[in-house]
Amino acid sequence: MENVDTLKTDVSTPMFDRDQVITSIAHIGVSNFHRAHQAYYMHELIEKHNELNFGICGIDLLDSDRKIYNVLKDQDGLYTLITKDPSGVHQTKIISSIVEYFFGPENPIAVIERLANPDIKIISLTIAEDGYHLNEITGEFDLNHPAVAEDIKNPFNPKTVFGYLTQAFKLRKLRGLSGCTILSCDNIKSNGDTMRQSFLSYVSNVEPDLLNWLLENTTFPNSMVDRITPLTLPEDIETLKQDFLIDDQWPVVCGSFSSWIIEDDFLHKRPQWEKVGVQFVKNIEPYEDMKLQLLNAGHSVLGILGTLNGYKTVHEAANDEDFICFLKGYMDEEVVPVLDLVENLSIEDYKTTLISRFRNPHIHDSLSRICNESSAKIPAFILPTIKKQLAKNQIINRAAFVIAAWCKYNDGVDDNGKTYNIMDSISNKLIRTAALSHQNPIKFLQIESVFQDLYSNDVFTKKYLHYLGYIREHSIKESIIQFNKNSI
Ligand code: CS2
Repeated sequence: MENVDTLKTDVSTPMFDRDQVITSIAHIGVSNFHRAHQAYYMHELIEKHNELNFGICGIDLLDSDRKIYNVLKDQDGLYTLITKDPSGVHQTKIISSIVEYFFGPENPIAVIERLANPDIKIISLTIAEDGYHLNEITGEFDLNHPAVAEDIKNPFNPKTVFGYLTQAFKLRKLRGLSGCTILSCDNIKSNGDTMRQSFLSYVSNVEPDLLNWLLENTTFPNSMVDRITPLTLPEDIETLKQDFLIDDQWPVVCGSFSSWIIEDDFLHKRPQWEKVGVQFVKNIEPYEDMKLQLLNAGHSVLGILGTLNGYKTVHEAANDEDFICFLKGYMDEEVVPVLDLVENLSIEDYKTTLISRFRNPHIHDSLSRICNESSAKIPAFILPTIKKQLAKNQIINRAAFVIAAWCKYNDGVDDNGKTYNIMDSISNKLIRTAALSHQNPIKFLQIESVFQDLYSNDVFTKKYLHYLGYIREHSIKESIIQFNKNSI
């Protein structure tokens, strides 16, 4: 922190006194995304509107987060956010809204106490799609998930968010304190409702006496979050050193476009986020459908097809005319027809901006980040479109093509013969089933935890088998070209 004043003038440094900032938000999951999104909005609000009551206490719960914990501890929670727009304009800003930091594996009691402290009015989360522990087939909270089952057996030494929150709220209740708002910031449909359902289901098993208190003392607003945030590369760290004389061990790079839309359902006085561009709405559903089914699904489409072709980044795939033509067709013909109109927002404009965000050559967003955990992403981003289109007897050709390509993707070899890793919590199953599907092609579609009962739909199955056969015999590029010409 002492060094901040010595930085070059083209870096924007915090214009407020951090000692004056009071923490009232605890955020679990201090990912790159959180640092580019919510922590950035809070920084802007504190800096431009003097809302000093909303500092963030960052909390990580997983052993795998030890590195970010050490970095942020070393840097007093400060880090650099480098924003890059498609025309090449970059902005470099020191973000300083994370004023405290706790690490569960090191001191779980301290985390529970911090979450139980009545100063904390909002507990926000980015714990990723798989952090909600939903049973893939039923969509219900999975009490048998190993991490959850472990917390149920051992509730006083929790590992999951649910375990921690339960202990913290138990203390609040015991001490006669108020509850707080739990704000999910993950890319899952109805993220607040999903969190509520998961949490209450955990509590009914572990601490049923807490249930009624929770129902009265918590809210779970749904929200839609949007900012493209790639993994940080060694070159990003190096460039900061060379060009800006900033020695930041873990800066964050992100696209300039950012959006955050929230249902206004907070237990206490909330930050005046609207002052920094956050939108509040009554019903998030049309916004989240638009975002998940266009942006996140678009990413998965480019990720799967691009990887098979040997591309490494989103912008490489998005700047290939054949690939982008395929994607635009997917959006126009299969996604947009199932989206509801969104108030004050044009889906056409969102789509156009999205293509330019995907094409931004300054954002090196790796396809491996995108394809990582596809078994959780596909059901959330692509399956809803397929189901709605099928229900209306409308076309699902491109979606079927992408699912077929994902089967081939799980062979782990691109069209140049290069191998890549399948990073997925069910990677063994995906790889084994993709292998079996060389003999019995329907096998892959029968992975119910991803596709539910889609295999029983003859229209979809026929298309899927047709494209899988073609894609297995041809390169992905050739398959896309023929598809775009309506020749397959
Ligand atoms: C990406 C998202 O993980 C993914 O598959 O689509 O991380 C995406 O970059 C963000 O949701 C953008 O808002």
